[in-house]
Amino acid sequence: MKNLSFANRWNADLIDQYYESWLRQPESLEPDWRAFFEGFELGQTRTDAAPSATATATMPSGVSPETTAPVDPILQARVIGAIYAYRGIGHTQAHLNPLQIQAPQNPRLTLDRLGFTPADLDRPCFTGNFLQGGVMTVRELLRRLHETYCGSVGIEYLHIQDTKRRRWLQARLEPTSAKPALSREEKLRALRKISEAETFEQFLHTRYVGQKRFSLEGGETIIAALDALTERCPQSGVEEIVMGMAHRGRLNVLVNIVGKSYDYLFREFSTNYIPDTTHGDGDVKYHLGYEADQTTSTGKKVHIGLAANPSHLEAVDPVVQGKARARLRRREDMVERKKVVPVLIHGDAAFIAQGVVAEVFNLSRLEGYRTGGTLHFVINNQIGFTTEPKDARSSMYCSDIAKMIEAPIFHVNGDDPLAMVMVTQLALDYRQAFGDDVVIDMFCYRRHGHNEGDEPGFTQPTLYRLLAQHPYISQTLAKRLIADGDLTEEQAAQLHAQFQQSLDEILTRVRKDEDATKEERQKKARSGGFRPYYSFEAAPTAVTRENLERVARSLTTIPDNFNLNPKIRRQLETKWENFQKGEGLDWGMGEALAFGTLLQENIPVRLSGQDVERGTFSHRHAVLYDMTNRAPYVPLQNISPNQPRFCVHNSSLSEYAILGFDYGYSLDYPEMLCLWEAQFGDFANGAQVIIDQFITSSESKWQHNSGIVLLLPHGYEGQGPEHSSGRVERFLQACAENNIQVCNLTTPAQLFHALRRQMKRNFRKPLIIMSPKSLLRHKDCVSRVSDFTDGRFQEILDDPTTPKSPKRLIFCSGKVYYDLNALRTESNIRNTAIIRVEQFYPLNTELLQGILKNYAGFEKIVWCQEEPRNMGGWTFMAPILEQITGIKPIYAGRKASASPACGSVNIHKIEQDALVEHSFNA
Ligand SMILES: Cc1ncc(C[n+]2csc(CCOP(=O)(O)OP(=O)(O)O)c2C)c(N)n1
Ligand SMILES: [Mg+2]
Repeated sequence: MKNLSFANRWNADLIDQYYESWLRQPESLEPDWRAFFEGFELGQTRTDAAPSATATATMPSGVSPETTAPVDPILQARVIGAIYAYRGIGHTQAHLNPLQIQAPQNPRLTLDRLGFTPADLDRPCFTGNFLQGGVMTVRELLRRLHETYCGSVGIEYLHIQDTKRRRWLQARLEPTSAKPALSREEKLRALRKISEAETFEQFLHTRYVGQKRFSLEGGETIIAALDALTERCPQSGVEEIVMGMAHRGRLNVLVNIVGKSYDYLFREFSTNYIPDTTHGDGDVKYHLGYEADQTTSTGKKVHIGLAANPSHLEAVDPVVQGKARARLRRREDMVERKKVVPVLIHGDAAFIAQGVVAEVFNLSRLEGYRTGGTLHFVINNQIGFTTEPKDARSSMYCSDIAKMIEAPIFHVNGDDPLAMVMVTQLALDYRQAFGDDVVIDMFCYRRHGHNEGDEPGFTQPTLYRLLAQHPYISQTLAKRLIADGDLTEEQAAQLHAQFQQSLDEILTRVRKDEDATKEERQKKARSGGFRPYYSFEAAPTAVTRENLERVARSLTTIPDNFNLNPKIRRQLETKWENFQKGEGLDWGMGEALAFGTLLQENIPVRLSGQDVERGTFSHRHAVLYDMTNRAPYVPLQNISPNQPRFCVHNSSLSEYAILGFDYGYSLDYPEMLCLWEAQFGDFANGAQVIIDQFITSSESKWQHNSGIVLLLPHGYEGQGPEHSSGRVERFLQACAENNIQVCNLTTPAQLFHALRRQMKRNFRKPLIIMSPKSLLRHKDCVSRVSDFTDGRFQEILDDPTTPKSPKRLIFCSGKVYYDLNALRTESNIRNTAIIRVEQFYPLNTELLQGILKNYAGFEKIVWCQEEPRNMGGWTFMAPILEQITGIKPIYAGRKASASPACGSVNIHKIEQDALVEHSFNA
């Protein structure tokens, strides 16, 4: 051991580093070091072996006097081991659970298991990189370690690989023993916030008996934490908080953090409450969002928004991320991402169990989706409805999912609000320093049932007996502050009474107002159905030939020294030639021209989804790569010098989180065309919650308008059950009250106008497009330049061949039109017109009726579709066609089927031919 190079000081950093290497790969170290650590491990699993004489080293010269004492390497190894052990597993014996009087004991942290004897306790030791390498007795060291890592806060951070981050956390926590060093004002403020939160809950409990509010009682400390967060924002450079949370404590957060007025909330609680019916169906009050500026104690403003939330737990998480990203863009903070902080508040049961949580964590460092770090709070009341943790998760903590992104995790005893305040401040500082997520897992309890109609004693009789005795958080905190001399008994007593009185006054006022306006409100309720605005009026989507040409040229021109793949080069050349010829513009060109012309008109575009840069079917090539060095070139970012951003992001392989994210983005950045593309349309059902709970219903529930575009590749081409259908029927079933637009388009120019129209009207509606696959390269699926310069979007496309007095009208939508037209031409059929429904919903019936006027005397109408009878547009269109024409439509399509499409290409072809033929002869 003589060769052990301790450098010229006790270099604990180095030892730590070597130790970690040894744990991972022992042979990577020199034999001396290996022997050292083997001895150390032996000591850890100790058998009272006396330290051997050979294992004693003397400190070299150059260290401070107290460190020149002989060092017993075995003792030192155990000391380093103890430091490592406390840092790693100290949290397992932290006092986290407020319902347990004593903290748990982890046998791995007993003196014996750490390798010490009682006699070692008074021996001096070097503390390595704990407390900057001091000297203290083993007893003192263990006391400090215990105090730091086993108090009201349990810290998990050794899963973080980056030394800088770990050192940062140690430097913040170890010198203070993780104790809050708060000013008297901060402590009193925390007490006031908790007292207000408690009083508010108790007030609702007694004034609105049995009304659902999802009481926060037991977890009121979260209010002090969120308040501390708001208070710290200005000094941290944070201007805005974008928050998402579920039901529990939501009302409390709304009034005590976000700034919704008590008046307003009490009005909503009234049994006479009638929402403004001109604004849709509304939602229950514990789902509603709100946003406002809050003024901190230093007079600075922080904007706080709480996103509206459906019942589906955790579904709001990606939406909040998208909103935060949009807000960052609004504040032009797209590099550092520090001005806006996303905050997500989770329930313990939902946090570990809902898969979208993992999907969202996975976005945290992705270029197109990162938001500079999210603060996650878990209101860990150790129960989910009636389910206890042992049935709710296979992991130790509900927060274990966060380890996947190496987020530091703080478990905090919720009955210690000062610890929560300290940890919250630290979490924000960490987030601002590193741009990473942080998790604060607040252990608390649920003083009542799951909701106000639930009797918890049915399933948790013992727990609820215990809880009945448990003091209120404000009482515990007040006692502590009184003991510390920060507060008097009288002041403490007044807090609750004063706030209670002000709530009483507000309630009296609200009730008075309510009586006075009752009649007026009832009249309003009777008067109105909900019909949000929609218009078929042509939007100015055509562009001049010059502008179009400029864009087309930029799209097909690449820099001189760029080595483009020859196939793509040829494609671009053909596109440009066709443009000059004025015809033959394909789907990819239609889409790129839509994006390019919008960018030219200063409208930014964001396209997100799996492999969207190239496009699943290689039709887009939004990013070109140099063949020699893979340098990217994005033609749409080179349309004009001052153009806005064209953002195209290959997403992670997620539908739920990504669509939620892009939906959130579209809400808060309506000036941007936001598109999400599914790899194949069927995969959209992985995001069904976002479609049902947000996209189709948010206008009615929350008056939130999104202009998001969904591109869902759809079409029956023999690729089997999973790659044929974007499930248009699902969207059609969800259509009502002008909530969404559902299209199945057949020409590039139609796509061009539909996309541009999204940004050229004075209202926003989600647009669902069944987008093509084989049509991307179909020789007939092309448009002329004049279709872009003169046309407009047509909800229904009349037959371009204008047959004279047809006896039969075939209605269809999407790709099957080309099959129908081909057969008609081949068979020289003259008595049949083919009419395309390009936009199913809102259906332009006036336009349809106008088209029908051209065809007086038709006798039969057919609805032709590729999809099975129980899918596609049939059930949606049949009654409408019958009502408009007075003729019962004939069905030509696949038979009703459990699966969207067959697996065999041959059967597919037989079916396809049959349904096309059937359309003409049924
Ligand atoms: C996706 C989803 N599944 C089921 C429910 C029904 N549900 C509402 S609250 C709840 C328990 C939630 O427990 P936890 O996440 O711990 O939050 P807590 O109510 O304890 O605050 C359940 C199962 C739901 N709202 N969302
Ligand atoms: Mg819970």
